[in-house]
Amino acid sequence: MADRYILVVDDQMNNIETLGEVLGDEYDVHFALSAEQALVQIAQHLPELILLDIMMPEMDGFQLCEILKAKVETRDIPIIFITSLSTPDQETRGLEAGAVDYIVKPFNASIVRARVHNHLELKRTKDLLRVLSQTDALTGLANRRRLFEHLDTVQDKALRLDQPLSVLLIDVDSFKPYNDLYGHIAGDVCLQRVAGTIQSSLRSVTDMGARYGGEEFCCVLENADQDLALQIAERIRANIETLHIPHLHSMVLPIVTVSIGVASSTSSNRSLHANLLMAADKALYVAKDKGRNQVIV
Ligand code: GH3
Ligand code: MG
Ligand code: MG
Ligand code: MG
Repeated sequence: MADRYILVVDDQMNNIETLGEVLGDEYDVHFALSAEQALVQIAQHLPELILLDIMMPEMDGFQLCEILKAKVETRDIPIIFITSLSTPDQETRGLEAGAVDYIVKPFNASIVRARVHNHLELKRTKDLLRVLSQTDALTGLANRRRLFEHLDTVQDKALRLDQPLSVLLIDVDSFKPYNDLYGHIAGDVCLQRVAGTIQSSLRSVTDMGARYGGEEFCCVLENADQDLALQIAERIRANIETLHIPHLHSMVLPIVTVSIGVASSTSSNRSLHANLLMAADKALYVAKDKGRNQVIV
């Protein structure tokens, strides 16, 4: 997780050397001698935390902080100002620009170490909370919250880029009898295996698999028209069948199977994701009605 990469941005070499000595034992400390240079370095490798001087010849620290806070990729990097500007107004401006802390030079080495340590801990806790709040605990897939956030994002993107967008709704067949026969714990393991198979059947970058509810999953397929969505859905269905998880009380086969509803929107038919989900749900219902273990669009 943490690579302990800290970037010190300061136009004076002696400040950089001092901070390197203060933090070098615990962290991988890199430095930039200007805000411009810092931007180049940050684009190459995101630091875990930035110590930022304010007075620098070209772009100053306030400006750099504002630029970093305005970009999605960099806005979560904690920034600590470390500066000789010591008035309340200056400190207020720094904190309002989005810095997590403000240290006035000359600084005390152990206080700098303690503050850096605390802010890194906070950042890690925040990152962990974010992941947990978006992940389904049983399967490790995206949870419903993340699914709907993602749908909003990809719907906008599909409109902007004029790309097709598809969703799949997947429901495990005869799962109530599975639980009844094999028990709830075996049911959980089954859901984990189904989830893993869904995930590994998807395209890695453009598709997302999520747990929609109980034994239902939803996949969002970016830039996938109906033909491609059908192919991916069929791959998921077949791969789950191939797991050969025994299910003697299934009304389909003596193994676990899934039914899948597919819905797609194209540039001529701009469905909102709510409508896409509704259409996929209808198709899923038809798949169940026609005997399960099949893909219906
Ligand atoms: P169909 O083929 O029509 O989908 O029938 P079904 O039995 O799968 O449908 P139903 O909706 O009646 O049953 C879903 C079952 O899924 C009931 C519920 O106990 C079980 N279930 C939901 N969430 C979990 C879970 O997290 N773990 C386990 N083990 N079972 C779950
Ligand atoms: Mg300076
Ligand atoms: Mg169901
Ligand atoms: Mg079911």
